Amino acid sequence: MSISKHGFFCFFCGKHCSLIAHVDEGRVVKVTADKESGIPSDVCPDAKGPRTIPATYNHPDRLRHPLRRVGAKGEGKWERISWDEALDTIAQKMLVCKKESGAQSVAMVLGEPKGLEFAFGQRLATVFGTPNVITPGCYCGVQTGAANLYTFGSMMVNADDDTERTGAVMIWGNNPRHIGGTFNGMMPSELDARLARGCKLIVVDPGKIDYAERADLWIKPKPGMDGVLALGMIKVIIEEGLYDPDFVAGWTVGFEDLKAHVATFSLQDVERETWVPADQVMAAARMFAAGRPSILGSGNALEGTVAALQTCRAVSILNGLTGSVGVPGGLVIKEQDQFYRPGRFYFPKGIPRLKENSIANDFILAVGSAYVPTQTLVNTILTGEPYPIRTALFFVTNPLSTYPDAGATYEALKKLEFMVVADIFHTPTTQLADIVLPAALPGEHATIAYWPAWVGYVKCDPKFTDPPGEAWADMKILNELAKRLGVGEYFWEDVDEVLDFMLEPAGMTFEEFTKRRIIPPKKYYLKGNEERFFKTPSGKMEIYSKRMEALGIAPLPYYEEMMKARQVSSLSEEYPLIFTNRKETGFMLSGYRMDPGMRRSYPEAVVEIHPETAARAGLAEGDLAHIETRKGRIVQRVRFNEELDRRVVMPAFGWWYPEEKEDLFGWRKSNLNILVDGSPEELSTGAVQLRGIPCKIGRAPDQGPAEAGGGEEIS
Ligand SMILES: Nc1nc2c(c(=O)[nH]1)N[C@H]1C(S)=C(S)[C@@H](COP(=O)(O)OP(=O)(O)OC[C@H]3O[C@@H](n4cnc5c(=O)[nH]c(N)nc54)[C@H](O)[C@@H]3O)O[C@H]1N2
Ligand SMILES: Nc1nc2c(c(=O)[nH]1)N[C@H]1C(S)=C(S)[C@@H](COP(=O)(O)OP(=O)(O)OC[C@H]3O[C@@H](n4cnc5c(=O)[nH]c(N)nc54)[C@H](O)[C@@H]3O)O[C@H]1N2
Ligand code: SF4
Ligand SMILES: [Mo]
Repeated sequence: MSISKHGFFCFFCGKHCSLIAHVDEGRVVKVTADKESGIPSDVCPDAKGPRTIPATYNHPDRLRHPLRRVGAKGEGKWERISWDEALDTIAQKMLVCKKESGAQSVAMVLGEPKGLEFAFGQRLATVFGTPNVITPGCYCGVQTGAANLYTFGSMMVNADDDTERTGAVMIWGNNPRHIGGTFNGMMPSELDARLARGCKLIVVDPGKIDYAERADLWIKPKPGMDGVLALGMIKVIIEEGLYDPDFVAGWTVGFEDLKAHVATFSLQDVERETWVPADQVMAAARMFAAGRPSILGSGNALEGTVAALQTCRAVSILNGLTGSVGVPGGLVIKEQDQFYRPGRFYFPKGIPRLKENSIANDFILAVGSAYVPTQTLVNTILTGEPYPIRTALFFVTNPLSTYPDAGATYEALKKLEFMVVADIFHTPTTQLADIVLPAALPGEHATIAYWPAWVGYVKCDPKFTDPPGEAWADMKILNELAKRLGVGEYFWEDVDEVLDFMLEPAGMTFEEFTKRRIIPPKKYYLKGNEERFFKTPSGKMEIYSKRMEALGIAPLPYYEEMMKARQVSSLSEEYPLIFTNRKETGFMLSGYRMDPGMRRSYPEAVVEIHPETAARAGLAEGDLAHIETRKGRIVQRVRFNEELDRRVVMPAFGWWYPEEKEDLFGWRKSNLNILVDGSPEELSTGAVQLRGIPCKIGRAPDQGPAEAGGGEEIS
């Protein structure tokens, strides 16, 4: 036995821990954390990379060959076809749609990038001529990114890796140890280093994260109402004079407007709307400001409301007011100039995207960020307005489990004239496809990881094992499809040539990169970079954004904007409870439920409920509960959580059951998005309310086979 070792990066969450694959005659026998190279390997407590990656490479259920549906949609009957036949069929259908209905009748649907496939999907859509690229942007990353862009002039505003000086950290709507760090790139190890030095910690989360145990203050807001809470803290910081006067005077515009605005509401208003006592709002604001330089590390929970963009704006402003931006230990700009800019890759040779043709042209920031909100795709397929979407290609995404309003999504996918899904396993979504394509994972092909792009790291993923059967890398699928669509000139003869192309700005080949493994970003403080730090029109931090105003978006994060979330999240006699969710700690989104090891730890979907709330609904721990909204009803296993507010329930997200043969792998049963509405929407990004949704609970009449309470403790 001769084991070879290969460094690569975990492709699950955005932390991309450095890992080592142990390969025996082509088979990955083990994956371990990389403790040798010194490259960060801050593996999560569930060790998802080391546990689930080898199980996935070697899984007997991996898709191995292109498949064509032979039965009715959803029947699960397939015939094996060749790659030539699959790609010819897809290309022919796309070209017919283009000829008859215009290129815009074909949609490209993409999930979170792992390697370069997302960039390939964007590029192919551009040159084929469709503006309709659907991504999870409407609920992931875009609100945070846009808020930083308009406030600071850059999306790449990140936590300094100098952990010595930070006096306070506020973790807000983010579960850093389990999901990959804060959205501004603070790793758990960096947070731990700060805490070890005595840095203060504030946690703002309706549920308990492990860091809440160590927090000086843990605030449990009403889900979905964080925007009002952030404004409340801004009010305290301004009215008590806790901001940095020199920074505000020298480096901000619009402070007086904000000051006037925060005088229009009271802390009692904040308390009423957020359920956070006024004295806690004051305590948090004072602690955060006194800690200067301080870091507010926010997360995805703030992006899932109809007030998401303005909530994130308030967070950006909070980060800036204390004078913590641009200074050591606070937030710095990180830039990556040694990699071909992904945005430029989307639009080769300056070929524009015909925005006016986009089904999302009402959503000005969505169109500007090259995506269509997911529910816009669903609505357009269902209504045929403003024009029909006939064909859709899905890469690295499982919409039946992850899009809001799963019922409508199901109807839309059933109605699609032609549907192609590339995945590594069958999923609920593949069951509705006409053609299913087997994808290869990183490690089974060479690629480059650059996501999340605003954190600035570029990482090397070499090939060290063969893909199962005839599986291909997604980027190869897209490259070969491009040739058949007559746009091969924008792609590569052999897809791997793109690896060197992307690294040209670094002056190295992919071969050389396999030794270097990582290209970190460069960081800038304000001092010494005054001319270029804030790339806003004013050259300063823009509290008041005229650029947003010109786009018809509120230029300040007004209280009334935040209250739009309240219109969705008001409790009633019929729906007296409110739910929100967090990402599962053991799984990436809706994926990997077929890993037997992780399923032993987390066998099924679990809803956390306060014991008193459960008792009122006749529920004991371990029972199956109904959770119900106007949209529908699902079933999850009850676990008591005494630390939740009695009005809040915390169901699990992303569940389906690969082992169930009925109803598209039981796609409906525990699917949180059955409960979620696809409207109303935030008007510029298309964000919908995923957090803070009124519901009721009850005991499911059919309690199913007895099952022990649902796995290990989720912290
Ligand atoms: N293990 C694992 N890691 C992942 C993922 C995964 O599915 N599993 N997904 C990846 C992706 S795509 C993303 S976007 C990130 C997201 O990761 P995070 O940014 O951590 O987002 P969530 O896990 O959705 O929620 C974070 C925290 O917000 C809290 N929360 C829920 N609702 C509210 C609210 O209304 N207000 C406040 N203040 N807090 C609330 C939850 O209790 C939770 O502790 O994780 C990435 N990493
Ligand atoms: N209610 C509610 N809804 C949510 C969220 C929430 O918190 N609550 N979170 C939202 C967020 S932040 C996001 S990012 C979205 C994500 O939603 P999706 O984009 O649908 O993401 P996944 O569920 O991870 O689906 C990814 C699929 O890709 C497959 N896959 C894995 N690797 C590869 C590969 O290399 N190639 C190919 N072709 N396939 C691969 C996996 O098997 C899986 O089926 O969900 C959103 N929806
Ligand atoms: S899933 Fe776990 S091992 Fe993988 S990158 Fe994220 S934290 Fe690291
Ligand atoms: Mo996400």
